[in-house]
Amino acid sequence: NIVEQAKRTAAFAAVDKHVDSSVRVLGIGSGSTVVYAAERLLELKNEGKLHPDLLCVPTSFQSKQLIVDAGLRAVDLDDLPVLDAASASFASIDVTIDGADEVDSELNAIKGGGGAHLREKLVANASRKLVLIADSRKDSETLGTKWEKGIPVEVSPLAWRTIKRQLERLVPQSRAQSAALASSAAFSFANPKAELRQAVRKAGPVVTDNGNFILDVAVGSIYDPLSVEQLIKMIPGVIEVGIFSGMAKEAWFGNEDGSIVCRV
Ligand code: DER
Repeated sequence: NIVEQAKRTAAFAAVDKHVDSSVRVLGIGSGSTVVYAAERLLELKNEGKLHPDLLCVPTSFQSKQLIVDAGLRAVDLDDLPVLDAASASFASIDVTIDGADEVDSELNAIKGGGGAHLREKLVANASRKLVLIADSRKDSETLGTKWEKGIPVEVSPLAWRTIKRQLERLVPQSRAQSAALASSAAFSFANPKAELRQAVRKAGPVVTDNGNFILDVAVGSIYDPLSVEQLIKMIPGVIEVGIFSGMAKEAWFGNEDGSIVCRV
């Protein structure tokens, strides 16, 4: 269908731009769009265009399946050889290609629609470059205006009810507000709603690859993604927040007419 084709167009363009035989370590995201990135990697591998010792870092069980099914070598993040211990950067991955649920005008992103955002953020953080791929539905001015399922928050199952109550009492103060520079709130809903993500073909809640639960918290428009990410991350028992503030270097969007938009 045309949305899948748009995802595929963006994925192929991003892989062709960023992956060649000089790339030694490649991070592979999770979700339905990166499936097409794996398809393109298999083509490039068969054309002999990839580094013979290319290492791919998975971000979920699904991501690892994509890597192995494409005949590539999966290596966990901390099992990577440190290429240059003296380097000023702690990054061990050349480039990571991953999907997103929504991307705003500054390339901040909501991720975690597929429940993979903890390992995705670990891999993104260890990458020199994070490249997002999506269809144009994800291209947005302000986070929270197109993706209305809420911010995915991975939480400890030990205290999910307490964390849910605390999330629903989140006060929208913003960094700017705390600096008394502006009265703008960090997000628009006065009373956020947090929902425990229920599994579809398994009784009970979704359990992430890491054994945790997910609360999806709807806060409305997110005017200050970094403030919201920090506010939520500070709650005891929150393991990772599905807001990637200032992490992506590029975002590739496939349009339904086959055209591509690359934002940097
Ligand atoms: O779960 C995730 O973080 C995925 O990367 C998600 O953000 C994008 O999944 P999609 O490509 O299936 O929309």
